[in-house]
Amino acid sequence: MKLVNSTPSAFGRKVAIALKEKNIAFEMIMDVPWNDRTIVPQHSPLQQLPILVTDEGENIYDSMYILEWLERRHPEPALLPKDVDGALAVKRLQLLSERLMEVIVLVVFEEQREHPSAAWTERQRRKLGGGIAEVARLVGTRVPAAGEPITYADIATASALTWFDFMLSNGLFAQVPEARWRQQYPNLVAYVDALEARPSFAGTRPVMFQVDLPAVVH
Ligand SMILES: N[C@@H](CCC(=O)N[C@@H](CS)C(=O)NCC(=O)O)C(=O)O
Repeated sequence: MKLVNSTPSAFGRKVAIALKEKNIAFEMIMDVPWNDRTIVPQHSPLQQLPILVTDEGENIYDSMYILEWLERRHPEPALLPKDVDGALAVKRLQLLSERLMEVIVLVVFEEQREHPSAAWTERQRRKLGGGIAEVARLVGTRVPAAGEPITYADIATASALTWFDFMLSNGLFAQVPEARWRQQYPNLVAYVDALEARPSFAGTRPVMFQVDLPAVVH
């Protein structure tokens, strides 16, 4: 299989981690969806990555659907509990973390506009603050030990929070103190650091690329 991804993408990183946790061999194709020579439109009508291209040439797109597809096509080792309550709890935290990633994208692009809307950014900041507080509540005292089975909620949550760190360290959304979760939630620090020590996470950390974001927005 091939994974069309980009080096900083947390959406793509979720898929790469899941593939590694499931011991599925894949080739990574790095792309920049805003560049003229992007291959993304050839594989997805949504023109977004990540895209998983199967050996049969089928295009599987949108990270959430790719994870669903992986779990059904490659059920072992499971990344979703088999019991209904466990599966719903995982889905809830997974969804929350994935939505917070989308909120951050809205903030980043708004900041690139010539006249950013303070009201719009303020609204996204409220979602982020409340959302991360809820993530911290749902995670509680969970700290997965090395080699312990993990879930899509763990993958999405650590990918999202590590992405916020990564963007802050690259100077993006400096005006969003809500994104500084490490200073507010020691339980999340213990949880994320334990996950980031796993080989599947350590080998897929986000890396910055050169892209002219203001040009993308205008
Ligand atoms: N809902 C999508 C979001 C993916 C996404 O935002 N991908 C970005 C790169 S990280 C992209 O391809 N952006 C190009 C665009 O939106 O036109 C998913 O989960 O796969």
